Amino acid sequence: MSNQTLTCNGLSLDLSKPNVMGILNITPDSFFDGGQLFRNGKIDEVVLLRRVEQMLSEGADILDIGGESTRPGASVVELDEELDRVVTAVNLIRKRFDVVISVDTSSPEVMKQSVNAGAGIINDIRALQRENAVTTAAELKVPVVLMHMQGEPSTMQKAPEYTDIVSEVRSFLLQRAEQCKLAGIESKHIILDLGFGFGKTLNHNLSLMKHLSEFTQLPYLNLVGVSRKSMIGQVLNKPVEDRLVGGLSLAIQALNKGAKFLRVHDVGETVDAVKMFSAVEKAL
Ligand code: 9MG
Repeated sequence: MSNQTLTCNGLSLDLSKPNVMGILNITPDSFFDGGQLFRNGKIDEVVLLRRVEQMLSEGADILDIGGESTRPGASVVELDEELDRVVTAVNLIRKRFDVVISVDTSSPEVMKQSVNAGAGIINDIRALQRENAVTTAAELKVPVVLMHMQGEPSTMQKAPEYTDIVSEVRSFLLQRAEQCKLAGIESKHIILDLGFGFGKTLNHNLSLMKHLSEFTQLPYLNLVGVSRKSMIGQVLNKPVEDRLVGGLSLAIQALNKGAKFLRVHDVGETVDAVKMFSAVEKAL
């Protein structure tokens, strides 16, 4: 397989272009789309599959499925509940669609059952720091997203503090990547993510975006997730429903600095923006 291809549990992603990851939150309380796919304590299968079809028709390359809300202040979800939400959704989708699914989880059991059900990427906001997470991910042989976060979602936005945000996030991610490699995860399967909005003030987030090239120059892939986040609301003074344009602006800046994956709510609009970016990149 060429190094322009990323193999994810039998399905391939084309790395010669940016990849758009559509967000599917199977949660009652996520900050933008919470509750849409989840009714009366259960997954709404019809709505979920309709949403999947829509994202695929709009050009999503990957679907990111999460059963734990990670918005600031969110409460913890029990393992059984997370398994039920995530593994059920992965099964439902993979029975009908050949699409790369990433599972947004920190739990080794959810990782295992999801990959067995056909998921192809592990997206861990805790960078595989939970007990047995690195060894489980290594055994599953799928690409992993290692995200930086200061603290935990329940408290992370209370008073985030850094001496040098860029070098601290960089050291953390490099150290997590080393741990992954020691456990047997290949470098080409490691995707770094600076964790915009996770234990960071507006200035921290803006500094990280400004210095993103220092991360994309490292020998790993990079994912950026800024869609609808509060850093956009803080700059533009706009509520979550009115942050699409701000998010697209940041997404294109991220691609320009070398990011390969964008995690977004607005798939169609992002795919159009990416196509324009790629057309210019390919021009003579
Ligand atoms: C689950 N989740 C919410 N925001 C995210 C982000 O920015 N990156 C990744 N990898 N996961 C996220």
